[in-house]
Amino acid sequence: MKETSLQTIYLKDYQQPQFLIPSMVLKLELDENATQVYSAMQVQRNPAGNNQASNLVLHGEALELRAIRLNGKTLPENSYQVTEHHLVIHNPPDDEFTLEIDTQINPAENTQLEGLYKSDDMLCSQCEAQGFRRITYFLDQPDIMTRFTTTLVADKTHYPILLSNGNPVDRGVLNDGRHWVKWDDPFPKPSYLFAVVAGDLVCLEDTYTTASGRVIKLEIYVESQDLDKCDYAMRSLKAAMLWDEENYGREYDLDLYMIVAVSHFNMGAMENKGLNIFNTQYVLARPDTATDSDYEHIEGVIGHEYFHNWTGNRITCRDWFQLSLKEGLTVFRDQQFSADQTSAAVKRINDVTALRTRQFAEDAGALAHPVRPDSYIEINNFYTSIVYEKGAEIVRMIHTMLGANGFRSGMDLYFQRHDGQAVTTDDFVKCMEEANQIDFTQFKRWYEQAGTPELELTTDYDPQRQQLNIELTQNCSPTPGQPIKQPLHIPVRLALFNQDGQIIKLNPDAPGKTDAATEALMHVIEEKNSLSFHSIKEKPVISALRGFSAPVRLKHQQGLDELAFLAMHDTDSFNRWSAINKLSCQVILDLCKDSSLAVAPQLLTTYQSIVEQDWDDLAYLAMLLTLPSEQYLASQMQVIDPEAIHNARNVVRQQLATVLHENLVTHYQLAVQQEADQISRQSAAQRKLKNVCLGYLASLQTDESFALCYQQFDQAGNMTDELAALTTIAHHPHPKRIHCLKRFYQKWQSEPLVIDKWFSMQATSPLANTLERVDGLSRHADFDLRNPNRVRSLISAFSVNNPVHFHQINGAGYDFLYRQIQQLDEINPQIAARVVIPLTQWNKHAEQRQQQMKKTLQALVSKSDISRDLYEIVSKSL
Ligand code: B3K
Ligand code: ZN
Repeated sequence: MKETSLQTIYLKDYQQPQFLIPSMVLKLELDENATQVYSAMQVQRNPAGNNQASNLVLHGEALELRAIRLNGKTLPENSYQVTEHHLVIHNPPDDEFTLEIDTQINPAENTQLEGLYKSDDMLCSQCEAQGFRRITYFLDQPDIMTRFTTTLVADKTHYPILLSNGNPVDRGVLNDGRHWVKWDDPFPKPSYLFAVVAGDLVCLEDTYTTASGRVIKLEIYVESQDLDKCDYAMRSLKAAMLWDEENYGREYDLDLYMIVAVSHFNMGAMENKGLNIFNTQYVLARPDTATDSDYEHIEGVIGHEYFHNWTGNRITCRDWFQLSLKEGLTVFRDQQFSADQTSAAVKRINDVTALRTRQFAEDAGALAHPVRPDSYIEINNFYTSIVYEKGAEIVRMIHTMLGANGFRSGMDLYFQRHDGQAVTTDDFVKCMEEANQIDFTQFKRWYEQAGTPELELTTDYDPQRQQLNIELTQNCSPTPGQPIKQPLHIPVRLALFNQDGQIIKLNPDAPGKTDAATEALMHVIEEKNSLSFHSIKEKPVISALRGFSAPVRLKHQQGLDELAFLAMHDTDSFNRWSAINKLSCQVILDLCKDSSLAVAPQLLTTYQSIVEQDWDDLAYLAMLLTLPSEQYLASQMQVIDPEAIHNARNVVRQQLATVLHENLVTHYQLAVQQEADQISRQSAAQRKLKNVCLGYLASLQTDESFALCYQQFDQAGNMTDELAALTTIAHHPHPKRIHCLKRFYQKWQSEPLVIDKWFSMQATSPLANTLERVDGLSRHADFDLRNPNRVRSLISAFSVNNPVHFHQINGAGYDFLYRQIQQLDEINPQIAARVVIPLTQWNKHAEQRQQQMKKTLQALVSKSDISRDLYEIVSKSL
């Protein structure tokens, strides 16, 4: 093992810290191979701790210790001990003392991208979750809140820009030509929010005036060639600042807000106080280099990191088990923000689709864990879609049950009560309870119980008594460590339709009736729940779990006719889409079982009527016309059959393309004529619809459709169109395939984010020999295992988004992944532990694949120098 500590950390062992570090003065003399770190901490015994421990145990990793002084005196060697992960100071004398520590670190060698590291020619940091201990010795845990003053010293030519948290308070030049900047952050914060950046960067500047009239300086730092790609990030930042004021009454608190874009980054972005560090992917966009969906992601991530300033930074987590306190809540807030900026219906559909595809799979596999986990070996492995997206659904359920005003009162109380504290998810829920005089004791099980509950809905209509009985039964399968599950409190929004497609007005005594008069909000709390609706004159059609009001698998037997009916009439935009999605799933899954079946006419006529209607929201129409992905279809199967899914989906797609041909061409041409500008919401929606149509037409593989794809590729004025066209070309036996891929590469070779797209597009191709090509691409001069974006664009794109080739029956896809992970684990364990995930979901595959996947995992886990990150994921999955 590279890391000797494979210790499991338990929530139940949490104790108040024994020591506090109220302030720290840091000086970093930056150098890419040998950075000197001088720290001076003020340390106190914690009056609230149990004061049993006499030793001060600091965290530290990959540090070269140079000197330690306690109250100004060099500490004798027998008064401390250095281990691989700690520095133990034996019996510090007083209740309060100053500890000075000098260490040296090597950013250039830091390929894990945690702590201080080199990305291109700049130096930057990533401290969440436990990266600060790779910069200096510290109590590196979120319940230690410290006021930081940081001086950065560096060569002026290499690193003219020196940034840290807070405000710059002083600067100067040294005799040796180096310069320095001193930063002061007035807000005490946990070390995971500490950040530094040094580089030759340019900056886009702007200002924002808060509701109370304070003028905030906004700065986005990038490498010089990218300055013309920052406008949308800046626009999104200002929109987010305004939105948080208007919706949560939260103003920004420092005078300066900085964002830095770096090309080597393990995740999307990081909310460091006053100095966000972003993956370039979520900052840089110009219409010719970024797609409309890139723009949406930029807006969402900029919003997310900004919203963390209140939900995460001002109020932070007591310990890492509480991660969803900040992440679930902040995802919910960024979802609301994006819904307000664009089409709320489309946003919800995208979020739920991602949840049902990724999070449900996580919760169904060996790595299932509660939103508030009970234990971990490596915390970085718990930044999962369970903690983030399911966590956000929990907050959304609270919002649904309390209503917008009740929720806001709960949030106001939360901000008022806990500002400046490190707290727990229980503290959060308590605020919601107290502000609304409601009891969420049972509801809190959502944080504690892993797994996706199944909610079965059955109905029985009695025409004599005009009564509709509904039975809702909940059940959750065991997950690792949790064999028995308690019933959850599940809010279910529901409406009834009569046979003419009219929504039924509910009686005043109807169960769960809300102000809306046409919609009920049921509180499912028992295992079995029965409800009756009276005076229902005819057998109604039921629209259940509207808006996806709870993260459950709804089992509600509805035939194709009923689904087609809801796809035409449901007034809930989510459920209307959900009906057509279910209808398509059922038809495709039937075809998987029996490929000789004809495509059900209900599907064809439903699509036909949808495509013929007049729509205001073209992005929503595009969603309705989009077939479920192969991964989503796989999640609906007991035993996944990747080829059958791929083939059945293609049959349906081609049949729809044939039947709807005329409409698709009309929509395509209309969009081409009407498309006005580059980034307005309306033109993005038009492009989306146009490219969905192009995808269908391309599936017909006619000369005519291939010509259209090429024409679009050749004449595209933006990346959305260029990429959509090239994807249709690259994923079909188009005569110009090779030529177009080459042309695209040559055109964009100096734009790494576009080259990522070039890799992904080839990795996701359904054409024969894709694995051979992917293998070849892994040796391409532009491929680099040290860059996480590149790894994701090739390796993960292939293993996650190309099920047919990844799961090929000879196991070659698994062998390829094995070879990549083996190398990657040496370089960047955090990314290796992400990339391995597709292999861990073996339990839903057929026997032969299961064996091969497990064999691959076993080979990985028996590697002698496996990292802690990879070890935890692989060993738990076997
Ligand atoms: N808080 C960071 C994620 C840190 C991941 C550490 N492995 C980004 C975010 O969720 O906003
Ligand atoms: Zn976050």
